[in-house]
Amino acid sequence: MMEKLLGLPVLASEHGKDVDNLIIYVHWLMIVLFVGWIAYFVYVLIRFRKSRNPTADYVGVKNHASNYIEGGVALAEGILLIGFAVPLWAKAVDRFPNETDATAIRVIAQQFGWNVRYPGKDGVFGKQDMSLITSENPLGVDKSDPHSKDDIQTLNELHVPVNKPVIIHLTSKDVIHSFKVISLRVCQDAIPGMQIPVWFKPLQEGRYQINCAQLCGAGHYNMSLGMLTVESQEKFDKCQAEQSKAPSGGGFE
Ligand SMILES: [Cu+2]
Repeated sequence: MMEKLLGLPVLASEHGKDVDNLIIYVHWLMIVLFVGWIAYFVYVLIRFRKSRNPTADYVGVKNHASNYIEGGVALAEGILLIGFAVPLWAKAVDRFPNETDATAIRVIAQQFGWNVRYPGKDGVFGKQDMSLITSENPLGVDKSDPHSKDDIQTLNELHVPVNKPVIIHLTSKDVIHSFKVISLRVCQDAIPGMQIPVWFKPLQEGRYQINCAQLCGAGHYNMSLGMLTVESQEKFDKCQAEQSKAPSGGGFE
């Protein structure tokens, strides 16, 4: 019910439920605070009206109600932070699934698109080296490495199988971008010179938009052309097999 009221977007990942719950709890707290402050304001208008208080009282309030209420609010905020936000964050950045039980993908952001690399049939990524980068080989893939033969490379098309964890190793070729898929409740900065892993488990098939959540240049909006497709394992395998066969191990679509 609260999801509808807040207009939360479609949810397609496992941990996303916890993100939404946290958003909802924070809104509940804010509703309580909002109503509380308005009620207090109205009370003060009446209680300290001029006709009842003809002369100013410099002692002020003598009871401790406000201290207790303030303590209660701080406690509620502490519970939200320590009980919900921190464990959720720990799960996202600390408890990674095993790479062998997951779909591992490399995403290399650039101005202005998302390069996607799959390891292909052998499950091993071909070597990449900065010194090999040319205009024809923008990601510096070592073509002499046998593991790179079946690697698949696409632009703005990310496919993952449903109900299986996905680990994305994220980096950038130029400036700081941010890989954001709202429906998966995933958002991670892509930073040049760093490879940052991010993981999620998609639970619902569909085609979801990828956005860049950092203003990365004049064509920033073009990065929302990126699409993430969650599909059945069979469809994913078939698609991978087809692309693996393409000359030069895939290439840009
Ligand atoms: Cu960007």
